[in-house]
Amino acid sequence: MTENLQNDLILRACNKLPVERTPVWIMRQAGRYLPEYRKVRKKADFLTMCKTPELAAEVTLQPIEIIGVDAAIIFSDILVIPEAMGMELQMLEGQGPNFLNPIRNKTDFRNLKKIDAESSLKYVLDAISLVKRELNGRVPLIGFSGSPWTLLTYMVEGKGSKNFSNVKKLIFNEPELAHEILDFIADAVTNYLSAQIESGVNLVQIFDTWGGILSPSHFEEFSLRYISHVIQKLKRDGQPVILFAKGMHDFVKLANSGADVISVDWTVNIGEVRKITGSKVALQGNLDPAVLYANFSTIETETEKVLRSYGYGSGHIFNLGHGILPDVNPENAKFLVDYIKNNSSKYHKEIEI
Ligand code: 1CP
Repeated sequence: MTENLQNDLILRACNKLPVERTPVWIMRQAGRYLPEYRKVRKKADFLTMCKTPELAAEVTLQPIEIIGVDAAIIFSDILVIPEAMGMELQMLEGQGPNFLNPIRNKTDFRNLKKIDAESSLKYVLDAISLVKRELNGRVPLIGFSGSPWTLLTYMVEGKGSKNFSNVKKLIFNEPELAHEILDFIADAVTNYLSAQIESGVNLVQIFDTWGGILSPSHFEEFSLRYISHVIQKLKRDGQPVILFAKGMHDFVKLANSGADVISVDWTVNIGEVRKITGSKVALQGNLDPAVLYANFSTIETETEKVLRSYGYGSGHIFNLGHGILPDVNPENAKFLVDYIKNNSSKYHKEIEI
């Protein structure tokens, strides 16, 4: 990785190297809360946006220019992997994603195609190349994928779920089949993330949005094990890996996954997590996304609490504890980012503890 980045704060924080101030980006920063995103979205449906590199690149760059975050994240979705495997994906207005034929048995599974990202997800790789050119070294670019377990939940349920009954039935009644499918998905995720790195992303994030619905032993068996496989097999040249496992609070286990950074949700105290994980990993997070509904003064108070909780020294990437909500005022997101930029250097003047 011999790239000249004008702002490499996030990469330094991932490696716990000294920084002048805390870096900040926002999960789901390219999205519906931005009027500029909605304008592009009016011209094309969601999947067309993902599959048209010029449109994907345009919305990827919006939060850099409008909000001023310290990294871009490639505009896409975790569900492009199952779509590339042959699952028909419908995005119904206001209802979220929906797979018409979910995977419920061995025959459904056998019909899935093995992916090769260089061909079946080429549109994402092309968007990455385009964004890299347009960023021209201003900030790093983050690539991403869903974790094997989180992808399995959508592939089996077909859409977002409350009780996850179908995927739970699968792991309790047919654990061998579940493992076979997870193995297959983990290979796809490894291939896809390696291709993103090859195309120029500077770091990657694995979203395990639904890891937290599992019991501790099942989390280890059906989620963490496959995340670790992916991280181990990833073809990388120094590019850090961030792991976001929402609602999963065994931080020692997460810190042993092989990830460089653990992204924590807002239901824990990030300073406590730092004590538990020690020098093993850097941390990302963890402002409650709903804080961005509040006025500037409350945003300031709550943001300062998170900064103070992490405390002095490098290894903190400021973020929300989950994605930005679609009805947040972009002014509030900009206020948050400016606040971090102007007020976090005090946490980087002391000797690291
Ligand atoms: O109508 C629209 O414009 C589509 C809304 C939308 C957007 C903007 C969806 C549908 N996906 C996205 C983009 C997206 N998805 C990004 C863009 C990059 C950025 O962060 O700026 C990313 C990283 C994702 C990842 C993603 N998709 C996750 C993991 C992160 C998380 O928030 O937990 C998940 C679970 C999905 C599935 C998905 N895609 C879209 C929706 C509405 C959902 C959630 C479905 C559900 O569970 O109900």
